[in-house]
Amino acid sequence: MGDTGDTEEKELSEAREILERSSSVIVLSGAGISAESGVPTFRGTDGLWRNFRSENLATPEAFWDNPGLVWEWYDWRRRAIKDARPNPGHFALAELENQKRKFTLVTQNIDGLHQMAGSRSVLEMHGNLWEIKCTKCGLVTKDYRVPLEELPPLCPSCGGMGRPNVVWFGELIPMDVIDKTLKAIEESDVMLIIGTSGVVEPAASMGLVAKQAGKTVIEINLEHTPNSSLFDITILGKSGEILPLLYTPSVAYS
Ligand code: BV8
Ligand code: ZN
Repeated sequence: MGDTGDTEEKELSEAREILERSSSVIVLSGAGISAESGVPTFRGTDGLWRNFRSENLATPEAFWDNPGLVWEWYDWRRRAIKDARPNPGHFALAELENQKRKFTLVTQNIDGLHQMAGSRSVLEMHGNLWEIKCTKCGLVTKDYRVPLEELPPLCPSCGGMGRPNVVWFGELIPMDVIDKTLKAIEESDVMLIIGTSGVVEPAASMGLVAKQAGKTVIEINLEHTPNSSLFDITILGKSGEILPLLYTPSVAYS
């Protein structure tokens, strides 16, 4: 391998050693970890729908202005990912969780693939595409129908208009999720930041919070991000290929 190959090898072995020594891990994942499962990333070229930018549709204003249009977008995204399955990156994190005394997975993704891969302690910072919340009584229901029969879907309990149970731009992240994330950072030895462009707040500041708390931060991404210079190690490459190299699978005794 050329010198970049040697650096990559060095980063990888350093990251593997740090993870090996750690007993408490926190992970922050973004759309990049699901890219190899065929889920369109949020800002990549595949992040467009009918020429609308995702950021302009994922807002309460867009929804209340035209709930049908925003629901068409979410119905399209549900249809686009209904056959998506976890990739080796998701499975690696589920396996790593079994090996650590303490493990918290904070995801910005709303696709549910981490849970499908077997991850147990998942904090969904931006909600879940497969949940519908009633705008009248607040009831949240799991709904995997693709396509949805009626748009907007109506609450099974009070008939109120349903909304996707996700956090839109300009909306607050649930306080308990923030609290649990900050506590997990405090109690961690190392933070993995995987497949996120680091532009959406407050998720994008979690790496800085970890550094200010004296933690080691390892980033995995196809490219450098605005926060890369803050972190201890940035490993460039596909998370589905890199994550399985970062730990030794425990042997399953039959
Ligand atoms: C908040 C759910 C307090 C919905 C999402 C002005 C007015 C109002 C607010 C703001 C403002 N200015 C700033 C803000 C705050 C705003 C914000 O950050 N805006 C940004 C755009 C500037 N944040 C908020 O509003 C948050 N709430 O702050 O409340 C408040 C309240 C009022 C006023 C002010 C503050 C709420 C943010 C939550 C938004 N909801 N999703 C939905 O999905 O429909 S965010 C959306 O972006 C997705 O969740 C996505 O996960 C997330 C982050 O994107 P990424 O995951 O990073 O994905 P992206 O495509 O960007 O990048 C993919 C990365 O993967 C790339 O780096 C790529 O290189 C890499 N990659 C690709 N393939 C691979 C890979 N890496 C490894 N392997 C691969 N194979
Ligand atoms: Zn209701």
